[in-house]
Amino acid sequence: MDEDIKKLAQSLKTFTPQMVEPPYSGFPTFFAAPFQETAKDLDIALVGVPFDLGVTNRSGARHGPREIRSQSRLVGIYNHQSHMTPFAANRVADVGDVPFHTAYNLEDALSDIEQFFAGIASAKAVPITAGGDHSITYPILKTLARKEKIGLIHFDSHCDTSPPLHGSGFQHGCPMRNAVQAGLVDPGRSLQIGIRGTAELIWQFSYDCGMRVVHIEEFYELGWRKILSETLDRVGDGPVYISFDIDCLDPAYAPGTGTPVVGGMTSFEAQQMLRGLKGLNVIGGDVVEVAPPFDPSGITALAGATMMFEILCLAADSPALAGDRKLDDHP
Ligand SMILES: [Mn+2]
Repeated sequence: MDEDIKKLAQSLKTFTPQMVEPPYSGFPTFFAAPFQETAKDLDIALVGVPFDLGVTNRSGARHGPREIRSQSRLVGIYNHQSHMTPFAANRVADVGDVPFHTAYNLEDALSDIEQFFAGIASAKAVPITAGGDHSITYPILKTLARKEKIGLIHFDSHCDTSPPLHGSGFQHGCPMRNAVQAGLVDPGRSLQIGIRGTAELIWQFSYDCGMRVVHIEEFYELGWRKILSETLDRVGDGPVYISFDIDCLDPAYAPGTGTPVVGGMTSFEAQQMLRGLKGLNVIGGDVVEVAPPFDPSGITALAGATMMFEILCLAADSPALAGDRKLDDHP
């Protein structure tokens, strides 16, 4: 049996012996992918952004990437629902963590993130990222918007379209507003799903710019199938980015996060939503706000790794990687 599994695994375009070793052994990379220092020759780059200087409440998401790497060994490499592995036809590697020149200045640190992802963009690899707090998404989007605006599928309990607050317009409540204002994201091809809680008062920008805001009450009233079908219709064939804030899940499924809000979706519903996005022109994605210090059980990082794997599977099937399987400059 072991030999059969090994043979099967070795037929993959990306293979490491760790993929067939016990999940607790060896050096943890995302899904046991090989480590590579740059995105050169990759189709998909898995990235860690250990950074949480942008939080408005409790910190800890800087520890996210390492814990997600650990838990990811229990999640990859095979997707039983779609019967696929993202490693079969793609060159995938863990390119490590964004190196920071400063850990003490929010805007300078966001420039470090942008610079690192610009390297991935110029290698034409699709970045799939583990954060970090949600402030990291704006610099990533800056490196992905090329000839046309990007659609956005944003899972969160917050819209993250806040005006500058507590002295910063770049903290983790602002990235989606910045991305729309900078002309990176097309609100008409964007949805924010799972929204709830008292911060509603600062999300007016989402409505004003024309994003589709799906509150959790509507999500449950209509059911995930209807919301999924609306998502597919709204996003269409154009390039799309998936940003998954782990606090879109109910804290029962993801207690380890900076700004938990009760009354969220289950991890299964989130998985079904992500799986249903198969075939979209996914040009990148992230899972953010996993804060391991608030969850000694590790289920939050496990949920994070699981969602990251689903997004990786979407990227692996994306028309963006068709042709020579490098990310084309989208038309
Ligand atoms: Mn968020």
